[in-house]
Amino acid sequence: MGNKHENSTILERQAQKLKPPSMFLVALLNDDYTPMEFVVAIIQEYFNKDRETAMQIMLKVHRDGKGVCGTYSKDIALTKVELVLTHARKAGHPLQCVMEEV
Ligand code: TYC
Repeated sequence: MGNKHENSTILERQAQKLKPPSMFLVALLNDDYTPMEFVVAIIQEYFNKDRETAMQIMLKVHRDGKGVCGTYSKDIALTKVELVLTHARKAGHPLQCVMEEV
């Protein structure tokens, strides 16, 4: 192996290449059919929000068409989208859940 100077130069070069992982927001979209209470329960269950916060997010989606439920690493965001969509379809609701890089 090289001397200390060469070693630290390699480590410094590696550190310069490291980037923080990209993050993804997960949002719900409005529709005319999914019950408000179902959306509140989804936000509480999958995004770890208390009932008041979940209600505020649901009302924002209802009013504005879209609302952010959380921001996560790519794999966690993907899993949340899949779990929410599976739960909604099993319950017969058209709720849409999307992720976007931030
Ligand atoms: N707009 C729906 C209703 O009036 C409620 C709703 C809120 C649906 C948020 C989806 O992501 C949503 N029943």
